[in-house]
Amino acid sequence: MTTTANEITYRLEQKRRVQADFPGPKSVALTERRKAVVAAGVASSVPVYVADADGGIIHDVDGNSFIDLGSGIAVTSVGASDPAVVGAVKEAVEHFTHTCFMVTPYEGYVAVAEQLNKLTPGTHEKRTVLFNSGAEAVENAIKVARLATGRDAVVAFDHAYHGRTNLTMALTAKAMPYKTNFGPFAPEVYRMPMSYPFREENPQITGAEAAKRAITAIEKQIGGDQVAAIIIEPIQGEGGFIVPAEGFLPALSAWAKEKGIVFIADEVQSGFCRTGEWFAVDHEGIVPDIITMAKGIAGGMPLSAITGRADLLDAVHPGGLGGTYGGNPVACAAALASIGSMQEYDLSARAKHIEELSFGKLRELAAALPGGAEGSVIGDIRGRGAMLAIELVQAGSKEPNPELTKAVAAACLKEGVIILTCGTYGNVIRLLPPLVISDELLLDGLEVLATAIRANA
Ligand code: PLZ
Repeated sequence: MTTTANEITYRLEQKRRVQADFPGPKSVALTERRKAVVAAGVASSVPVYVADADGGIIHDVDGNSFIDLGSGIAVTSVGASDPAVVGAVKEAVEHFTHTCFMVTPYEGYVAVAEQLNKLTPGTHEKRTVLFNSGAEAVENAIKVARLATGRDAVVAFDHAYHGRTNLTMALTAKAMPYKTNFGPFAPEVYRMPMSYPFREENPQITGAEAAKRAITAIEKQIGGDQVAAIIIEPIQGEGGFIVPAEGFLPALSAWAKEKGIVFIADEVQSGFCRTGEWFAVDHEGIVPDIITMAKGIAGGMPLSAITGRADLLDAVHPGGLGGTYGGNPVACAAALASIGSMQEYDLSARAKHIEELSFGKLRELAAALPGGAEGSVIGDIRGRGAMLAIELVQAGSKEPNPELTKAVAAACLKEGVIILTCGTYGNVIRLLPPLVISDELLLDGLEVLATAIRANA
């Protein structure tokens, strides 16, 4: 048992250990079994099968242990087997696994709604609906916005990711692998230019100017009074951990308010302490009309939510929103426990601490690479809290370097560190450690990453 400064205790030893014959025989055998039965369209980035996971460590079926810098894509912020979550799930599941909230309701759903209405930005009257996946939350936020405004058009942005269902594919920007040959896509979705500081033609452009650029395009191409909703990830996730220039989001949300457009913050990836605040919009004091949540919300159990202005959500006729499993009682119990752990361990503070440690290491690394801080293969270091990224380029340019990105992720894995990549150009390494990871383990993971970049640069 090891303990960090803030008294998080771990069930599994927090240490990486990879054998030479990785992936081991049991994982190789499972990969063979899988090939015969699981559709090829579902791909896994790591070729080992999990036996156990806790804190910042994942054990595989062959006895290897990996440092987890991905949290199952930003889900297990409280760890993959947080004792509070596990206890709450066991307690709930012994009573009932499901009744369907639309048939015979239960308290857990109401309690989660109370929590979300409290934790999301703004002191206005709010309402919440629970679903299963991030995509489902996004779909429903758009349904509500269209019904409440009586308008059709929806604005999304370059590099956006909102899901894999038909409407959310339409909202998602990147064709391969998410959209190619899966059309036709839902209509009335318009894509507008994002604020992407590292890739702006004019690097001096301010957030307000970038917002103006998008607003002008909306006005000219759609007309503000035709737009039901603007949906945006306050920090774009799959698209490359893009943090818009300061002032971009506030200007956009202020304009939306003026035009009666529902401003939807998609916080599926950035929510729940991940960026060092409960929500990423909190960094700029933005109060969205609707906020979509999933991933970190329930410590790994499938749950998603929309929380928003009561007048918008209550505009929907009774029976207009729902789904068989939405707000499953076991998932609700997990969410309450997971939110409790975030508070108990002050995981927003942990996320900020992770940012400090990681930025320090990454900047040191970039400065020491050939080309130095301004001209190495590390083109950009960005992000907030424990949602951090480095964008890899051909040294001395902004030309994306997806080959290096892949090589670095593979080299890290061989050393026992799970690192995820992302980005429109496939050239971004993202760090999404569980917020409960120990400093020691994080620093070990970062050192492995640094070595991999030095060796492959
Ligand atoms: N909105 C902002 O990040 C999910 C997708 C991984 P679901 N991101 C990870 C993949 O390749 O499928 C995501 C997100 C944002 C919506 C979603 C969708 O959430 O729970 O995957 O449906």
